[in-house]
Amino acid sequence: MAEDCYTELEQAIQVLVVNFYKYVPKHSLVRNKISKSSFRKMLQKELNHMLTDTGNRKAADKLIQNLDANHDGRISFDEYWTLIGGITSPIANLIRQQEQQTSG
Ligand SMILES: [Ca+2]
Repeated sequence: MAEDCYTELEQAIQVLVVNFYKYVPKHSLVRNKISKSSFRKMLQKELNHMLTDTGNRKAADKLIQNLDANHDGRISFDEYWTLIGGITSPIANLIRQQEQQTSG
């Protein structure tokens, strides 16, 4: 893929999508979904700076339980996206606050 021609935002979106599929089992009958244990691994490996407590199994399981909207015990792309939204919205608020402080 010619990634050089993509904008930073497009590259970021691609990273988010690729990261999801990195944890989807390649030879599983359950396509396009991440198991709880793999998702826990992803939280620990990929989000340990933005999410505290990812090493805490109980906390991670609770987060996964909350994300698993259809309660099938696996995380779909939509459910993963809920997590991304949950992480980014406090960041957006922080940026907005900083802008308000500098402008007024
Ligand atoms: Ca689910």
